[in-house]
Amino acid sequence: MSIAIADEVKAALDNSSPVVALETTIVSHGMPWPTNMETALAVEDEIRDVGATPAAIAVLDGVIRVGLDRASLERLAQSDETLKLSRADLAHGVISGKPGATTVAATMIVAGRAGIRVFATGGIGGVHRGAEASFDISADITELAKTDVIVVAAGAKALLDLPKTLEMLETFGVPVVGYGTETFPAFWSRDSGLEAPIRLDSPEEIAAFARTRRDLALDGGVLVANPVPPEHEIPATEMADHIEAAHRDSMAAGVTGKAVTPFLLDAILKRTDGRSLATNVALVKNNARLAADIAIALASELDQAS
Ligand code: PSU
Ligand code: MN
Repeated sequence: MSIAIADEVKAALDNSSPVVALETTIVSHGMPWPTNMETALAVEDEIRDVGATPAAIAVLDGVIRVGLDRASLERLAQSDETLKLSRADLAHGVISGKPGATTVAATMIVAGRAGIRVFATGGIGGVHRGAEASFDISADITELAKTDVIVVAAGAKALLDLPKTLEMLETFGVPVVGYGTETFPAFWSRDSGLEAPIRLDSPEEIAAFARTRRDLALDGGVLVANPVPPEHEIPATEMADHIEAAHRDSMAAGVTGKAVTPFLLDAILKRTDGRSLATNVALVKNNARLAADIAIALASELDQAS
């Protein structure tokens, strides 16, 4: 198989030590240079600080890699040619020989194959606004329905249609857990005004929940929705205008398909004078920290069982 696991990650997995998978589309398409690189490194530090091992995932030189060194991260962060690889593109990404960053969906697939149970990102993809006409629904949703990985995110990107995204997750049997909250977070904002279907308040509770799902042979993943820390949030009322305007820009520019999410994120960054980016960085770090704590709780459950 063309999956290469870095020595450090392999050693951790062999030891049943905590490992956290990381996606790379956020590096290649989600944030501008050099903030993308600084964030990628800061996120890894966040995970190491609590005693877990980070495993960023990407396709480089025709090989799916789990655990990236600095030079590899830098290639993804600096190249304009990096492919955005979701489930449909993963095999093509491998044979193309081009650098490819993995989305939430593709990262889940590879993490699952490698035996990594927890994954941290910014926000998952979901049902786009106007999906009733465009049919634009992220493959992240269907991946959560089938691949058993716990995904820690600040909800779904608020530029999506969040009520439809939650409906679709429910239809596909994906549990959505508000971490310490009754409300579903909206990425840059702590509160979308929508209810989080389940509330859990500690990494141990999340580990027990994941164990129970396994005991019941319920396949698929879990979305842990972790609100951005209050000091970094941009309230939803303030974001609403920027999101509307970004959508108008994307319609006017005729953007479709894979380009939609990166276009909207960039448009919002410009409209908020970079504030949205600072919030994005803060929430990704916050998610990495919680994912590491969940990975630690899962590892200690294993210890107790043996
Ligand atoms: N969240 C971010 N920035 C991003 C993404 C999510 O803060 O760049 C990426 C993720 O990789 C996610 C993808 O899987 O956007 C969804 O893209 P699409 O809507 O085309 O499926
Ligand atoms: Mn899409």
